Amino acid sequence: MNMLTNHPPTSELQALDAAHHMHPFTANAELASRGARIITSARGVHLTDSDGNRILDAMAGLWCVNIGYGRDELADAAARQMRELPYYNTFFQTSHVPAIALARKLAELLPGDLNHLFFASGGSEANDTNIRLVRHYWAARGKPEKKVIISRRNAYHGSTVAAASLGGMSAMHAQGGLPIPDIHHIDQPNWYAEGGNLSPEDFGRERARQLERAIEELGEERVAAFIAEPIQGAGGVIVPPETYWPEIQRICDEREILLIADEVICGFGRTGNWFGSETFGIRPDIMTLAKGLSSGYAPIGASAVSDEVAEVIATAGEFSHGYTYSGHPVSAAVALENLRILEEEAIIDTVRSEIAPYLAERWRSLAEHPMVGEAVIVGMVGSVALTPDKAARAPFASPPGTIGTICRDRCFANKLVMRHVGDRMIIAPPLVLTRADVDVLIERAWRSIDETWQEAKRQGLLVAG
Ligand code: PXG
Repeated sequence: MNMLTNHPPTSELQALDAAHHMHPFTANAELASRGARIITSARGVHLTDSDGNRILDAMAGLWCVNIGYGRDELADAAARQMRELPYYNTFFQTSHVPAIALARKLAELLPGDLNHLFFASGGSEANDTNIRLVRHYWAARGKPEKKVIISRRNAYHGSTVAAASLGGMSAMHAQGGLPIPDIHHIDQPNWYAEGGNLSPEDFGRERARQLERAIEELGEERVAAFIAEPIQGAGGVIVPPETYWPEIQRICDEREILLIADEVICGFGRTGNWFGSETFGIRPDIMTLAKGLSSGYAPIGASAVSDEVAEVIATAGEFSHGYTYSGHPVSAAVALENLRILEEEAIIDTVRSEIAPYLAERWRSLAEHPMVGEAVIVGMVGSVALTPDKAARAPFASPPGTIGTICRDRCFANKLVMRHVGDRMIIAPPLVLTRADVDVLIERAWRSIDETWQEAKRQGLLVAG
């Protein structure tokens, strides 16, 4: 039997999965007792599972299937490239057409003078590259002591040792003795959870100025770069106050440090522009790209580098860094086809002018629910905070994620994928959502939140902590 096309029953697949497959970010014992949800196919914005359920995917996989599922053009591009040249490397004075074409296309699409691309297999690897790039850059400029990278608590920059160190996830740091040396974390611009009585504007400025204070405390001669996501994604879709990014940009302009925008989630249309940096007026020296670069159809990531940084690196001898799959020809061909579709079908224009405004209006209506403390959205990425007490923006007394997990499960039961981060529910749907899909999404989200509310009441969990 061909297990891929004519698969065994769900229970058998679940048993094999639990016996042999170690999952990322999963409590494996719990998975073994409940059984994994098994996705067998997908079209447009819908998944089909092994029991035949059709589910609206409001997370675009893991924030990546920007053009939606089932685009044959990408499958054809991959097959063509596999026949022509399935693999060759880009090391040791060698190159190939897909990597060259993709680098040129990205240089055209990227803002400012981000004209140089270093390829990786995903976002974590690209951020590892960024750490090595910025330290090598300062060493090449005669300042090898400029090594510290400032990041933020509750940031997500990937899961390799270095990328998880850059990130500010305490649960990740607790496993395996992270972070590595010379990474410094400041607080996040999460007004809802941490703003207290400050206005969002004052809080945003205050949090940005922590960067200035950190540079002063560490010594500017030791700081290489600041890295941040325009909107924190895995941290719960935290949209910073409007004052935050202009103040960060001012500080980066005044100080001799590089600014890295991690656009792994915000890139390729997610915020209603090609890049989140355009939405927030950020002028980075380096950008991290992945996910939407290929709409998840093939693994690929990249560091986009400014003219100035690239020139210093180019004249500093050999950069002793690279991955077997840097610029992989099949991934590059798939990414190029994805960019062609995004551009020629004007998908991001439609998001900006039509779908995002409609989604925003409908998404914000969720804040009318008694258990929703805020509903925020930028382009096609949004979140709601669940709370037992709206006026106080209070967290629940139960361990964080208790209510979020109930809501996530209610969503699945209602044929909607929404992710929870603690007790925030988040969406990042494919950009090709229609108005009718938006209506279905909101109707299912409201119903799931309402069922969660009833369940929380029943279990006596509607208590502020
Ligand atoms: N930077 C950002 C901003 C990300 O969101 C990475 C880097 C790492 O990319 P790779 O391709 O190495 O995974 C990410 C990835 C979640 C979730 O559940 C989010 C990510 C990955 C897996 C799960 O929110 N983001």
